[in-house]
Amino acid sequence: MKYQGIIFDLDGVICSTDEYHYRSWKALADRLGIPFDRERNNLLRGVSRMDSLKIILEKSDKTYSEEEQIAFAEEKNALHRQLLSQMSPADLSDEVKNTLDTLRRAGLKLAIGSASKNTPFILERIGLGDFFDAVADGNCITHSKPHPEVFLKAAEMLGLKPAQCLVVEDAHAGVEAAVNGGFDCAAIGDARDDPRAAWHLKGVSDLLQQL
Ligand code: B16
Ligand code: MG
Repeated sequence: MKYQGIIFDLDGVICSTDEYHYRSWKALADRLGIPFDRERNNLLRGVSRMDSLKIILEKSDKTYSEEEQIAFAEEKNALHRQLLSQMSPADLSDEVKNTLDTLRRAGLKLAIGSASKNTPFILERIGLGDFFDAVADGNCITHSKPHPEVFLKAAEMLGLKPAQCLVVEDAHAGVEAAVNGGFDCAAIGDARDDPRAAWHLKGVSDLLQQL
């Protein structure tokens, strides 16, 4: 493989927690009477919690104070955490698990680059708490994707340069972040056809074709 390290986005790449984000935002939007559907939810992929809320509130007739917005974000996160707490290693697909194990055996360094502040909790729930060589997440960044900060941090933790790493992303904002940081990107899921990506994956196991 032309890369020495792979940086994986979490929600929507390693596990399907993107669905839980949708369900918990949908519950909040319904309570507030704000139109919100799966298509609109795609705009929130890779975007921080507060920025996601701002996108949802764009469709509201009312304006909300900063305190109210913080309370809404906490309400959404409590629902989201409730869903996350029900996860177990069974929520890690065989395809993802086997791909990660094969890449590790091939000598690649593996990292997470996620906007989520819930990253440590999710990794613990799905049995990957100690798996990755580096974890950069929403707790250690100040700029949201499409800013490349989270991927630059992950590469630095791995001791690699961006050109030595491949980023795997399901969000257009994440593909843009990778390209902005000087990384090649493999796009999957919602972002799969993004023309800025170097690779377009049907599933994560397609990465093994590059070995
Ligand atoms: P949290 P990723 C992102 O994770 C999600 O795609 C995005 O929808 C979410 O708002 C963001 O994390 C923050 O998550 O509320 O858990 O801190 O795709 O970058 O792994
Ligand atoms: Mg994602």
